[in-house]
Amino acid sequence: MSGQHLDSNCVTLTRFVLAEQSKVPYATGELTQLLNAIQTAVKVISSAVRRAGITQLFGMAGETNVQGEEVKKLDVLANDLFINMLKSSYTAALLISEENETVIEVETERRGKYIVAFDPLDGSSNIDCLVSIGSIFAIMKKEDNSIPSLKDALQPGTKVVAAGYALYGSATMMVLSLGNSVNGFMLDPSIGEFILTDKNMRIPSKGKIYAINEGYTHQWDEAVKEYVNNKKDPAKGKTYNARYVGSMVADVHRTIKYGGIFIYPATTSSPKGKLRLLYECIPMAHIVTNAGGLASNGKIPILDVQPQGLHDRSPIFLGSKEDVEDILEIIKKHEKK
Ligand code: P6P
Repeated sequence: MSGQHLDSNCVTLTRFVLAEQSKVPYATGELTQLLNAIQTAVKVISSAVRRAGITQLFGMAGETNVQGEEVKKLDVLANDLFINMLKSSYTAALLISEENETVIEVETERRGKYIVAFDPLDGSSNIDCLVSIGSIFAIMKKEDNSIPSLKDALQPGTKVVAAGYALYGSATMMVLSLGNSVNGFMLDPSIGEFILTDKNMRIPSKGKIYAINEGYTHQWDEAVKEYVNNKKDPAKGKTYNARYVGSMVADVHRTIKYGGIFIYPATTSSPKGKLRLLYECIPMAHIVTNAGGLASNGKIPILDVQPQGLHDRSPIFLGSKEDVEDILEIIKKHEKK
């Protein structure tokens, strides 16, 4: 939306979700209310991330800034925002946060039917050098009317009804999938609304970019080493570009937009991988799969993995269908040896 031309019919995120909700028989509007709560949290986080340097929001919790105010680390602020906005939306029964060891129960009088797993500020180690960071969330339904408990949280990704991420980059964008298409909404700070800019996002079937932290090459298994070497060997075909931000949201968003593959494999120091299943791998797998890509743990689709614990980790091979299939073939070949 250019400054001169104000669109009198712009599709905001709220309007988009309302239109989607009208297609769902007996929809109660609770999901729309829930997504509005997440939108509000993201808008405040976006503002805080962009102001951080000036108001000294960086730094450790417990310090005070030049105004003598208590400094709340950005990821603590982000976590409080997600929890407070979700609880006050009257749509959630249980929350799972990267920042909280145990599940967060919503009190009875404010309880709704959804379970929300989220990483409120992923990549926060990149904040001080102004590299893009993000928030990630997955929404599931509570299956029954029992008291919310851990079992409600430990649902496989096939049960996800909606998932999304916010990218705090050169602009702030929310990418959302309600179980079918994937759509991108850019925050227009002049009106404080997320505007539909990337309708029905589709990941290219094959890319030219691979993203993996090559500092761990010595810790990878042979299959991952062979695949990455192939991407750099002109004798094996056109070589790929290496791109790695070190913020999952930034690396996954680029992979959806341009194609290619994002890999965080098992390493000798992290034998189950580093990334968390419930609030990093599953939401990103839901989104990429609905955009026409693949997301695997190296053996089965991420969405089929049954979580055993709140903070389970998983290896992840995610991106363009043909690129993910290529590495899965190499993994299978090595398993037969
Ligand atoms: P490494 C950020 O700390 C994060 O959780 C993800 O956002 C990112 O993909 C990954 O870890 C980076 O990990 O080991 O490459 O620094």
